[in-house]
Amino acid sequence: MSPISTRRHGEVLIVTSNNPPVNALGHAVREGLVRAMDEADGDDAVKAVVIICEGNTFFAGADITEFGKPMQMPMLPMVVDRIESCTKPVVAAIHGTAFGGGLEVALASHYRVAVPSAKLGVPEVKLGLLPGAGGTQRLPRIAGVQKALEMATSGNPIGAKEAYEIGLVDRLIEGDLEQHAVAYAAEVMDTRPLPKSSERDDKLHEARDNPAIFDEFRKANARKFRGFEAPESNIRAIEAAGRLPYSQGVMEERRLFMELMSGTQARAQQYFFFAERKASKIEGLAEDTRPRDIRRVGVIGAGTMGGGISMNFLSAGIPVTIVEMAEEALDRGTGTMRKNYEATAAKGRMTAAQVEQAMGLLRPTLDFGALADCDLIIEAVFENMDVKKDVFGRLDKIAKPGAILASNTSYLNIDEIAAATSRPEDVLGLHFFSPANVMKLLEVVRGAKTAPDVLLTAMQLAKKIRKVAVVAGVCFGFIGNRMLIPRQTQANKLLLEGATPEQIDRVHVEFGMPMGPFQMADLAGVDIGWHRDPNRIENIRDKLCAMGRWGQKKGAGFYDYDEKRRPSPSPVVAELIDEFRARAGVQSREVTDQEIVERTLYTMVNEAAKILEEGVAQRASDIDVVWVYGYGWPVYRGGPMFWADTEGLPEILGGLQRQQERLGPDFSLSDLLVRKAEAGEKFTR
Ligand code: T1G
Repeated sequence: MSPISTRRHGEVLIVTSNNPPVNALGHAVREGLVRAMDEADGDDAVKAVVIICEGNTFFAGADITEFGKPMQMPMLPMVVDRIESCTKPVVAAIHGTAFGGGLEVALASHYRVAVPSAKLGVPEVKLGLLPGAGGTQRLPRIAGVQKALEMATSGNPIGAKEAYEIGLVDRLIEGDLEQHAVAYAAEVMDTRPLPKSSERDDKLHEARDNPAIFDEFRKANARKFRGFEAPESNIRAIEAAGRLPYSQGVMEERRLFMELMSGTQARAQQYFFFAERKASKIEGLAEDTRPRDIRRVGVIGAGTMGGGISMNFLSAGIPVTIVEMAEEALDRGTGTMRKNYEATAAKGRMTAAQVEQAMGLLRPTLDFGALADCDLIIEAVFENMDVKKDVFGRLDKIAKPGAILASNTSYLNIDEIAAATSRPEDVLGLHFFSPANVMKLLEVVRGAKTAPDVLLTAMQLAKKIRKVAVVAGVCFGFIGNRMLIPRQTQANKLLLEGATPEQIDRVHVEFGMPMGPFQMADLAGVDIGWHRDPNRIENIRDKLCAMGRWGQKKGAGFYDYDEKRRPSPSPVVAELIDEFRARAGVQSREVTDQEIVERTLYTMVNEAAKILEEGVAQRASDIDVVWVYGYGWPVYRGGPMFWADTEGLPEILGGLQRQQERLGPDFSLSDLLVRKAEAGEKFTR
């Protein structure tokens, strides 16, 4: 049964797609669309065509599950050209998300109508691709060159109202989409010539009058595009639209598309698309598990984390009771939350009314007992086990039965915290990443006794507050921070052996990370996790902390900072390293960039393999999701596990064996890594 059906409504042929969940343009859909165009052309009684989709959305793009497999005819470029060549006017009726190939189908249609809530976009760049069915040639012709550049290189959609204003949509439909689309088709059925986007060039003058538009765009976005291949290819394809006739421009688009499709970056980003969605699934969860109802959230602590955490729920319309011990801290915390919202509003990303709405859901209090009516309570207090146990002991006495009790701890043992209560099955970790109202990653840490419905509730709530949640088991640092440990250990050792903070950070930044280990330490605070005893100096970090060099917030850390927080290598730190080196009796030597990669990145992969082996992560791809969303691992490398597979596990193992001596006595190889490397297996496919 084809997902494409046709039926007549008067002189209009209605072509309907029913291909859940997102009407992806898989082979059967493509075949059905071509057949429907032939039917329209072959029937004189048909004067116009409407293409519409059932379910949540208009075509949301090519079927990504078909990528990497032999493509079956008709390919999408042929389908869209067949739609444009139809001798009757074709009206695309858009709701939901007309994305990628879906927007290309709409662009090849002669007209486009949409409901106001619809979104139109070309997210191919997020898959390491470009719109490969004429989109890079038709979109600039309809929406203009600058808008096409913005949409194609960001992958971000625009709303139907904006699309209407720029001429990408011909009419906004209030009410029944099909009924109004048919009426619109009846209006235009006799209009000739048929408006074909491939033949329009009035909007290409933006490029013809100002060829510099492309280089200006490249320069303005260089930082954002750093390391990625697809944005540049999208720019080149749109550039071709500005200087070539459609038939040649679309050939250039095809060439650039195939070049990207055959590259590692596209494979990595397509892998990551599914990895991100797989992360939300809990292995082995009984089908009949139901989530608990979360109507009010309690947050203990109104510091940076407590405030950021609260904002996630307030922005999702969930009331929050926030508790502090002192009035001044409470006021400061709520003031910071308001300031953050107002900053967002100032950027036009929120209205003033929405700020008031969010803040109106906040109930600040000094009364710990006020948490009694909360369905979920999250503590974000000082990172100390005794403090947390005390808080959970008190919570146990006042929280209502069935309330979920969560700790925002970044490292500590959830089982130990749960044991401080009489209800360990209701306890879990919700590890937000700072700034908690911005970072998308949420590690959901399940204790040995955490009930399945508690875990499911947390995973579903994460989606509601627009987080990407990953299930983690209990261990020191869970998934992400645990992998930071070997990286930092080796980075510190490399300093003593002759590398500099700048060299180590440069290697990481050139790899594609937003910053290296020492830049990150200075940003987060060198004093995080410091024992705070200025007389106890066991390593360079202790010495820096004792000197008050706590990082950017103090104007100095591993780097010196000017008043604009611009970093520069620090002679003080260089001297400090020399002192420690002399004291350790270590001879300084030349350290290669490759050694830094092997000792800091390969060791992370090794730790990840242990995390996988111990069942702390459900699957290898979850570890990739943690590192892309939590630490900025370049998505065009897929994540540490995908990248290790790309490097080859034998190479990773070989590198670690080469470094075994220097890695030190505390380092041990993961059995899983050894087994997989020797068996020629991979982590992620
Ligand atoms: N192909 C195959 N499966 C897809 C899919 C797609 N394009 N999009 C979504 N799915 C699956 C997804 O894996 C999940 O499966 C289910 O649908 C619900 O998705 C030639 C080459 C449309 C905004 O990049 O942005 O066109 O986990 O959880 O939150 O130029 O899905 O249930 O088994 O995300 O409501 C371009 C990608 C393709 C759009 C809906 N298009 N999709 O979000 O649901 S390349 C895209 C999305 C292309 C042409 C080029 C979102 C969504 P499961 P979901 P959602």
